[in-house]
Amino acid sequence: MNFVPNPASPDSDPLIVRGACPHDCPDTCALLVTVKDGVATEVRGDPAHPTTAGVLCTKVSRYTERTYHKERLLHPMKRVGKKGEGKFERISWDEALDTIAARLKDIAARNPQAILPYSYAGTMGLVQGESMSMRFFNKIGASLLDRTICASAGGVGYKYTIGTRIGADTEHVQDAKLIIIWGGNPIASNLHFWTRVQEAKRRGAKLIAIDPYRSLSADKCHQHIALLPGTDAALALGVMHVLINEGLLDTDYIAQYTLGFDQLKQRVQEWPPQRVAEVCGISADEVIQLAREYGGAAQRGEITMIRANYGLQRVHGGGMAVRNLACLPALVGAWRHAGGGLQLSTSDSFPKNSAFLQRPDFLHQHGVATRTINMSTIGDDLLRESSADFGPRVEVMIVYNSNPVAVAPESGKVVQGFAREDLFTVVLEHFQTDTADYADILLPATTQLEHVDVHATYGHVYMMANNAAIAPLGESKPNTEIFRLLAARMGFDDDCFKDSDNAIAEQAFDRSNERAADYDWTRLKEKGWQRLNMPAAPFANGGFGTPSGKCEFYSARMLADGFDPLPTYIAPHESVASNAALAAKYPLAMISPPARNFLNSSFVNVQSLRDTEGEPHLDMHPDDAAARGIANGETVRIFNDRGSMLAKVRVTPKARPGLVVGLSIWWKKFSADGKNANEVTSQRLTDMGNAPTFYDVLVQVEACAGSA
Ligand SMILES: Nc1nc2c(c(=O)[nH]1)N[C@H]1C(S)=C(S)[C@@H](COP(=O)(O)OP(=O)(O)OC[C@H]3O[C@@H](n4cnc5c(=O)[nH]c(N)nc54)[C@H](O)[C@@H]3O)O[C@H]1N2
Ligand SMILES: Nc1nc2c(c(=O)[nH]1)N[C@H]1C(S)=C(S)[C@@H](COP(=O)(O)OP(=O)(O)OC[C@H]3O[C@@H](n4cnc5c(=O)[nH]c(N)nc54)[C@H](O)[C@@H]3O)O[C@H]1N2
Ligand code: SF4
Ligand SMILES: [Mo]
Repeated sequence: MNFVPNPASPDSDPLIVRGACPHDCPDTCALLVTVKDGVATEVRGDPAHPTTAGVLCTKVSRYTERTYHKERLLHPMKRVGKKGEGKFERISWDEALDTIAARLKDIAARNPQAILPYSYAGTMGLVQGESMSMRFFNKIGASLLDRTICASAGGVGYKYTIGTRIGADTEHVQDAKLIIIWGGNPIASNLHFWTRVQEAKRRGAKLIAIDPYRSLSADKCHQHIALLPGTDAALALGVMHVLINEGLLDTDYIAQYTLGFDQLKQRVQEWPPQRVAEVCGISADEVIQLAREYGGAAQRGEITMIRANYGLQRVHGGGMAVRNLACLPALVGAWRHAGGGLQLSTSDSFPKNSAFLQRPDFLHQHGVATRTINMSTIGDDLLRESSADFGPRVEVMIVYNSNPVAVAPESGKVVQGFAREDLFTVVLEHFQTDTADYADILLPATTQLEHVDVHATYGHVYMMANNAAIAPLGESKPNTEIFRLLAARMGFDDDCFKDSDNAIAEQAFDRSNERAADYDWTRLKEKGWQRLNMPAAPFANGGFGTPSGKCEFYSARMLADGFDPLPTYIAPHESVASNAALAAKYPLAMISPPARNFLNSSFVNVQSLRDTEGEPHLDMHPDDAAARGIANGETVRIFNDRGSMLAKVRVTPKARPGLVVGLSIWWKKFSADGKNANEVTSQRLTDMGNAPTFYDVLVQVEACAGSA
């Protein structure tokens, strides 16, 4: 066996090629791909990479099944049926690119802002994500896309308190004595963190899950606090109330490295445990005990770690919830220790060279301010006419690295938008997804095994390289190459449109930043991964990214941005407490968090993984089922004013009373009624970051006539 970073010069068989998992997962694993006679036969985790530790999740261990799937798109196609019908006919690359370029030129001559890119994190690579693509759209002067669909509420909230998305170091989690898993299900979505949590547990750590649902992970914790969705900000206020009033504090850390303690102390007096308990639907004792465990462990000098995940910020007050949580570690001095503190994301650890990658300077050449469209309200925005306020109607959508027809909220409207006869839609994909069905031109993209990339991550602090292991399947091309070819047809002659993928990767990180000072692409490709120059306890001595350099309990920036400058509670848009009239019609809160064997809507078409998930389910508490005469295994209709979907009920106490859970994100075409959970989700946004409120939804559920 021979490690060969670049299979272009192989002289041994089998080859082992170093790669990185491209998926939207905090773990960004280091891959070892076995290649025999030009065919990838196995994908394994690199045992030497500290966080991967030789293990991959089930999804990516099956990567060859996805790559060589018989339904991979292998050549360009044009639509021959009706929009959404999914009937296509093979065409040549020349015909595809000429057709697209002609359309783009025509529209750009009138108003380039009628052109909209739509992309997210199908691949998280810095090269195949937003590099050549953004250069292309910036050069055109197309509308900008606000990429809010996942993490922007929590990101903004975290930054108000901490200043930058840097957090506790995953590599030291096993040393913690108390781990709070807050709004995340790491067994499904952050496996390599969970491995370290298990090690901590063996060493005597206590695990607490805070989640409305008894997820796979919550089920394996010592304690599960099942609060109502969207009420985490109140719970954090209650914990702070107890910590402060019982003196479970690190007064030295507070004095040196925080701002606004006296105002915070006053504010939390409004949140005694009893009030918090009522808002959260839990007991006052749970609030008090949580604070005592947390503050007590810290007082004993033990490492405490909060893993906040994005589950808690997909609600109206999601930004504020994360802002509040981020105050907790500073109060008890948890940041002093490696592995202590809080982790929401590590993404700002990486000094990405965005100015080089994306060339935002091209926008200035257009002399007009470019409008921004929020990807989370694409349903409404595709249906809007031209107006002075909105700008031109969207006439072209170019979709890559995303599947909006399945993943965007209020899907009924998204579908109506994509079905517009006057919309010209191009989709770059591996498969004929729900979105691809609406394409006018469908282009085959390469997978991670077939192209080069370099990765930052959001769950650890290693720069990761991906070498191409095999030749592109069929006529598929990397995203970069597709935009390079389109740029040539548009007559864009700037040198950057000729950069190779390796040339882009070479400058993906900013070496003038000390964290990436010794970044060297050639070396990274050989080694596969390299840790940033980062201390294991990033805020042991303060150094927060806020304007004051401190952890800001009081935030002048929040005040300037129109928010309460102190931690507060913002109720859900849709809940029994906040909207009684709506709750009278639709009394059940519905959440649709990730299913273990899918990654967002990726992998739903991989048979072995879909078989494991079975079919769309709805978990419902026995009391709620009994009240509706619904039996386990029955097919039910889930509905509200926005839409409806069918699912098979699992009657289980895992869902707290008043809550239903539909693990997601199913491809619509694989469900009985061609629908998924986003039929009922809304386009209303979060308090901060203009993000969607996927878990802030009221529905009603009824037995389906004729089902058994
Ligand atoms: N297998 C798998 N892994 C994934 C993904 C996937 O789809 N499948 N998705 C990836 C992506 S894009 C992301 S963003 C990440 C993180 O994705 P997250 O959205 O953080 O997903 P989970 O880790 O499943 O955690 C969500 C948990 O939050 C809970 N929850 C829902 N509402 C609330 C609430 O109001 N308060 C609290 N405290 N909890 C709530 C849910 O019940 C669920 O157990 O995972 C990534 N990893
Ligand atoms: N109801 C509900 N809706 C949700 C969520 C939820 O929890 N509940 N979660 C939300 C979250 S957190 C997120 S991040 C979004 C995710 O939404 P998306 O980012 O759209 O994620 P995916 O559904 O995985 O779709 C990614 C697509 O990119 C394609 N792809 C992968 N690599 C490449 C490539 O190299 N080139 C090209 N051209 N295509 C590629 C894949 O085949 C896949 O179809 O969904 C959101 N929607
Ligand atoms: S999806 Fe996550 S856990 Fe699975 S291989 Fe990729 S990075 Fe690792
Ligand atoms: Mo996400």
